[in-house]
Amino acid sequence: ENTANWWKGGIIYQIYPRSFQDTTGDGVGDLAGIARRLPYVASLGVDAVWISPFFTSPMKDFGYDVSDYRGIDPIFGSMEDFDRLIERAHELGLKVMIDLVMSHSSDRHPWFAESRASRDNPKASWYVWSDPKPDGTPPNNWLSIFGGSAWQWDARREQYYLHNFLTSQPDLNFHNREVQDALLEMTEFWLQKGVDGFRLDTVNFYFHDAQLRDNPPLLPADRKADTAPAVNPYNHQSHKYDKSQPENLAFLERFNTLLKRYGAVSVGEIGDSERALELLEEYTGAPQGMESKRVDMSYVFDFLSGHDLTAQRIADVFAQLQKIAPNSWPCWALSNHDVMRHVTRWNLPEQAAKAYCTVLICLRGSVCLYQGEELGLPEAELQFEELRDPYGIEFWPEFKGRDGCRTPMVWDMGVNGGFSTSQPWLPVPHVHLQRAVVGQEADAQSVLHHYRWAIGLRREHSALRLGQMSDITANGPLLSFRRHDDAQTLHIRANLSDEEAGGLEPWQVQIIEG
Ligand code: ISL
Repeated sequence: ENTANWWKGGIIYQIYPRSFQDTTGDGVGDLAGIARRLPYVASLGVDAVWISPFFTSPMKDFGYDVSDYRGIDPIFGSMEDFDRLIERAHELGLKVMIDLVMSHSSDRHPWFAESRASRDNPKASWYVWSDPKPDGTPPNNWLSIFGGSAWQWDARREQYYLHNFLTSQPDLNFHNREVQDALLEMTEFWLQKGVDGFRLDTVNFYFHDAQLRDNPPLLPADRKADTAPAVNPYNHQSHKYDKSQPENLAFLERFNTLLKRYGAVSVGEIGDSERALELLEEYTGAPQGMESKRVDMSYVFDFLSGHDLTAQRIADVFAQLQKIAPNSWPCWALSNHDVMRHVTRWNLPEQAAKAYCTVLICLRGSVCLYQGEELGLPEAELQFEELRDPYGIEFWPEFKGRDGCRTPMVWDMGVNGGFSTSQPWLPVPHVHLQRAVVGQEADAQSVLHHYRWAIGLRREHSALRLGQMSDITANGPLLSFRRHDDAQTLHIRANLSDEEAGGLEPWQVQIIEG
């Protein structure tokens, strides 16, 4: 097997470090805990782990606000812990991908402290600063995803700065070459440590329109399904100018050139419901037999929202992909640390959770699994007082935020599910204990065993990893398609309903070779 190509058709297991395994008894997971649980991850048969941010951070957005890109936050451990983790992962045959949050830093990053100190310091234009309009209001109508204007007034500089997320996440100015260089140097630091790849947080937010033009309104007819909740005004505006700018492509080529010197790969999180497919092709498009010059895989949002996932929807997504992004390489996910767990989102019985797993594993592209989905965990129900996520606190109760998918992993039936010896930062729901790893290991019919089987199936069939995909059709609840390469052809038929259909049992997925 070509190991340089491990990512292509590979399966990546996402770890949210705060909630995986605590070894220090402070109620927060840590790197030593991840290392301790790596044999479990390897036993699933996945190719890689993607670890959400563990860098030094004031944790306003739980690590997606970095104040030192080269440091490990003490709550997660030390650099020695990270070195051990990488070594252990490699011993187990797992690749390690880390989460680079380059679009913005924390407002506590020394770069921002310097930038905000005056209008003429060496880092004055490392962030996106602008004068107010004559009436004192922000320079344009851009909105923050987490609520309110994307501009925050700074009393010292008497200017606004841009933030697409929290006010404590100021946007780095990629139009400034020095910023690009500093981020590339930082990336090389991690490459030298031996990381195998990067998940690029909000990769399409790196550049904003240099003229700061107003975003046009978004007509209701043009609104697409989005993981951002309907209550969020961000959804009612087009994002023509605040993200997804063409200048990004040249930067990504610089970035990719560096990665390829180390044989490393990237998966870019492209959040743009208006131009998703076009961006997919621009970022990851590579003609047959060639590698992308920019990003290897693009993390696709299509299966992360909505009240259900029908056969028709899956067929439509692939038809669109074939039409608009035929040379791209998608990376699919059903759940992650930002959205409601799919078992709850689509109200799935156990059989259905297994069926969607099989379908996911049979799709063309790479796959990200989110910790706990292999246990069939439902979304945790939390009280307002238990919330930690500022996004949820802002939009409660219409949108309950992202804490419900971030509760701790459940390993056994003991106190706190074996996650921690003391009170975890988010509660372990009682119903999750019944789905703990130990119980499912002992039950051959469990969701966990099903995931292991499906992952193994993909490993054993080159057509599932790298083959073409064709003849995808939906007929009521029935989805059918073929995967084929020189070695084999697989016919896949899935009944995505709780009634018998087309000769298939409820939620049955049939895979026939030949
Ligand atoms: O752009 C979006 C919708 O159109 C969002 O879904 C966006 O892509 C998403 O919120 C980005 O999430 C990532 O960056 C955030 C962080 O809070 C999330 O946890 C992370 O996954 C800011 O760094």
